[in-house]
Amino acid sequence: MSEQEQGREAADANLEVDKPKDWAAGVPGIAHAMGPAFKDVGVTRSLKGLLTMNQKDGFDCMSCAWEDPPERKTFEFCENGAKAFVWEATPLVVKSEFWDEHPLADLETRDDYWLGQQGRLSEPVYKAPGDDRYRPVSWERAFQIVADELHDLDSPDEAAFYTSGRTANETAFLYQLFVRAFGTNNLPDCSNMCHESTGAAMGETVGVGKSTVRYEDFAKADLIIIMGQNPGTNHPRMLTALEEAKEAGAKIVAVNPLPEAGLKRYKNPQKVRGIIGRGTDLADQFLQVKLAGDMALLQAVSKRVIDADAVRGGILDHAFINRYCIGFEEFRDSLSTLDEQTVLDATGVSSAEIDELAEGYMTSERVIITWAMGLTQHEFAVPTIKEIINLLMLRGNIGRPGAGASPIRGHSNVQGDRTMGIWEKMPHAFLDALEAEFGIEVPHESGLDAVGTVRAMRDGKVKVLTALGGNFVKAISDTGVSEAALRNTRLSVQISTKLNRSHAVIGESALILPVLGRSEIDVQATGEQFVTVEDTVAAIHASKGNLPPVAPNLLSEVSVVTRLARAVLGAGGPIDWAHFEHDYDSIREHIANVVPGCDDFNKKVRAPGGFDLPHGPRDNRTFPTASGKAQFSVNELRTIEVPPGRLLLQSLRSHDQFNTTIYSNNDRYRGVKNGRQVIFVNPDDLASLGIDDGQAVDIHGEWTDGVDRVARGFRVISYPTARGCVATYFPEANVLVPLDFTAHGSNTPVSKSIIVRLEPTAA
Ligand SMILES: Nc1nc2c(c(=O)[nH]1)N[C@H]1C(S)=C(S)[C@@H](COP(=O)(O)OP(=O)(O)OC[C@H]3O[C@@H](n4cnc5c(=O)[nH]c(N)nc54)[C@H](O)[C@@H]3O)O[C@H]1N2
Ligand SMILES: Nc1nc2c(c(=O)[nH]1)N[C@H]1C(S)=C(S)[C@@H](COP(=O)(O)OP(=O)(O)OC[C@H]3O[C@@H](n4cnc5c(=O)[nH]c(N)nc54)[C@H](O)[C@@H]3O)O[C@H]1N2
Ligand SMILES: [Mo]
Repeated sequence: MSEQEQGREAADANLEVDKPKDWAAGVPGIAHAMGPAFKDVGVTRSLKGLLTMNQKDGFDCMSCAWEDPPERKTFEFCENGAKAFVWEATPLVVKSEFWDEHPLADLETRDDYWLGQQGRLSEPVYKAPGDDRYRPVSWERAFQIVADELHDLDSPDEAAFYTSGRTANETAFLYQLFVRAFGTNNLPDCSNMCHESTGAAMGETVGVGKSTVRYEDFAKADLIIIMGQNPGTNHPRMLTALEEAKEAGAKIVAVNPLPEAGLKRYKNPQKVRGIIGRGTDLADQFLQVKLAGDMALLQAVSKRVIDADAVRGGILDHAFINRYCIGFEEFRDSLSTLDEQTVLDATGVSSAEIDELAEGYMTSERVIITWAMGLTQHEFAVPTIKEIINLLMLRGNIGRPGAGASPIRGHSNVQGDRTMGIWEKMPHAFLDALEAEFGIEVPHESGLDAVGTVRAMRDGKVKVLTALGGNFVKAISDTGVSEAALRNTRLSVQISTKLNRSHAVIGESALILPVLGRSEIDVQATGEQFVTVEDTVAAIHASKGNLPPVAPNLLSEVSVVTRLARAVLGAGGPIDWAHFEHDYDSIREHIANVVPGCDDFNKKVRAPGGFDLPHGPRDNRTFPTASGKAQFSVNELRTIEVPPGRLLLQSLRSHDQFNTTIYSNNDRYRGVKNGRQVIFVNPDDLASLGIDDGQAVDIHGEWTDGVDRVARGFRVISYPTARGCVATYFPEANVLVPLDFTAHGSNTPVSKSIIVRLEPTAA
C-alpha cells in the first residue's frame, strides 16, 4: 500500500459524520480563519497580510474571483480567503536537503495534502533525464535547459503552455506574448475545465462571455436565481451581497441537487446579528433539481412566461425583443411542443414548483441569474446556459440596473487571464493588434486546449509542457490517462509556489521554478511593483503584496516569464523583455495598446478601486455577436437516461479545499470530519440498492468506451441529495471522468454527470 493510501486509510478510519448544517459563515467562520493564521503564519505576519487583503491599497485575495464592494470593511476577507492566505504566507520552506531525502519514487507516493504541507518552494530544481531525483540548479541554467529543449523541437506546436487562473494580468500578457512569439497558440488553461461553456454560450448569444452585472446590481435586484453554485464555500463574500439584496427586498431562489448550507441561511460575521441570533434566511425557494435537469427547468419556465403573455399580456418585454434581439419567434415556436412530463422526469421537481418559479420571475421587475460549475461541467452545458440567456431576454433582463446574467468565476484572475490573451483561440483582432504593437508575426490557427493537450502528450505530439501555476495533471479528467500522458513528455516545467502532484508526475526531465506569492513584496530595478487583476464582474484593480518574501532566491512570475522569453527567443529581438522586468508600468503601456478597454491603463488602475472594462450588453445594450443583435437560441432538450440500478455522479468541492489544494479532510457544512473518500447518496436510493449508510463501496464509472474506471473504498453517507444523484469530491473523482467525455461546444470535461454503479468494497 502506498503511503498516500495509508494516509487516506488512517484519515478515513476516524471519519465522523454529523447532520449537515443549514447556515453558513458566522462567527465560527472568522474564528476558523484566524486561528490557523496566527498559529502557522504568526500574529504579526498574519495581521499585516489579512488586514490589507482586498483593501484598495493591498493585494487581491488569491482564492475566488468574487468582486470587491465599493466600500471596504476592516476585515474584507472570508474564512476561505484566509485559508488561502495561510497556505501561501506560511514561513515554512522546502530546504535543499529535501530533494535528496525525497527522490521521485517517494514524491510519487505522497498525496497533495502532504506535498502542500512541505512549505513554500525556495529554489529552482531540475530532474535530469535518467536521474532519480530533483537537484538544485541555478536560474540561468534552468532557463537554458528550457531553451535547449524548445529549440530542439521540430515545430513550436510540439510545446504547450498551461496557465492556472491565479496568474496576474501583466504576467499573463507577457506569457502569451512569449508563447505566440515562439510560434504556437497551444495555450491551454484552467478555464477550459471551468467556465469555458459560459464563454461559448454567452459569446454566441450576447457577444461577451462575461457577467452583465456589477456589484451594485445585486442590491437592486428583485429576484436572484442561483443555479449550480455553492457560494457558502466557494464564494463566501457573495453571501454579504445576497444579504444586502434581501434587506433591500429581493427574493432568492436556489436551484441545486444539494441543500447547500450557504444557500439557506447566512450569519454575517461583520454584524452583531450574525454573532447572535439565527442570521438571515436566504433562499425563498429551493428547487432540488436533478443533475443536468436545468435545461428542462429553464425551458419550462420560459414556456410558462411566453404562455402567460399570450393569455394575460404585458409579460414579455416586446420593446427589448424587437429592438435588440433576433430569433424570438423560432424560440417561442420551439417551446410550444415542450412536453411537461419529460420536464418533470428530467428535473425531479413538481409542476407547482416550476409554476412558483415562473410566477416569481414574471412578477419581478429586475432579475439576476448566477451560476458556476453545476451548470458548466455537463455534456450539454452550452445549450443550458443559452437557455438562461433566453429566459432573461424574454423580459429584457439584460443591460439594465439590477438585472443580468452573472457567471461567477472561479480562480481570482481566471477572467483577467483570458482578457490578456490566454486562450488557444484568441480572436484574430487581438492577434493582429499584438503583431502591430510588437512588430512580430504570430500564428493565427487555433492551438490546443486542456483536453487537446493531454491527447497530444499521450500521442507523443506535445513533448514539452510548461505550466504557469496550477496542478494540471490532478485537475484534468481521467487521472490514469493524464498521468501517463505527462510522463510521455521530454520536459515538464512547473512555475509554482508550492509542491503538488504535477511536480511528482513529470516528463523524462523536469524543472520546478519557484515564484513569489501574491501577498509578497515584489522589488525590481525601478522599485516596488504592483500587478493587476480582473474580478468576475470585469472590474480591474491593482494588487500589491506587503509581506517580505519567504525566501531570498525567489523570482516574481514576471521575472520568470521575461527571463525565460529572453533565453528562448534571444536578447536583441523586437521585444524588450528586460525593460518589462524592471518596470511593470512598461508592460501596462503595451496592454493599453492591445487589449480593448485598457487604454490609459496605468492611470486608470491607479484610481482607488480601479476601473470597469467596457461591456456592450451591460453598458448600452450593444451586442457584438455575428448579427449585431442578441440571439435567442433554439436548443434541443437533452435529458440523461440513467439505466436501472445506476446513479448519476457529480464531483464537487469540500469546504476545506481550493481545487486540488486540500486544507484539511473536513467538510464542515456537510457534516463530514476526517475523511474525503466519501460518497453522498439519497436514503431512498440506498434502500432500493440495498446499500447501507456507512458501508464502503467502489464507484465504477460507466461510459460508452467500455473502460472500467473505478474509485475504490468510498464510505457511503446517507444525505438529502436529489433522488438518483450522488456526489463525491474533486479531484479524487477525476479517475472516473473519461478524457473524451466533454461538453459539446466547449470541450470541458463532464465532471458533474457521470453514470456510475456502486459495488461493495471487497473486504
Ligand atoms: N474555498 C474555495 N473557493 C473556491 C474554490 C475552491 O475549491 N475552494 N474553487 C474556485 C473555482 S476554480 C471555481 S470554478 C469555483 C467553483 O464554485 P462552485 O461551482 O460553487 O463549485 P462546486 O463545488 O463544483 O459546486 C457546484 C455546485 O453546483 C451544484 N450542482 C452540481 N451539478 C448541478 C446541476 O446539474 N444542476 C444544478 N442546478 N446544480 C448542480 C452542486 O451541488 C454544488 O452545489 O469556486 C472557486 N472558489
Ligand atoms: N472532477 C472535477 N475536476 C475539476 C473540477 C471539478 O469540479 N471536478 N473543477 C475544474 C476547475 S473549475 C478548475 S479551475 C481546475 C483547477 O485547475 P488548476 O488551476 O490547475 O488547479 P489548482 O488546484 O487551482 O492549482 C493549485 C496550484 O497552483 C499553484 N499556485 C498557487 N498559487 C500560486 C501562485 O501565486 N503562483 C504560481 N505560479 N502558482 C501558484 C500551487 O502550486 C498549487 O498547488 O480543475 C478542474 N477540474
Ligand atoms: Mo474553476
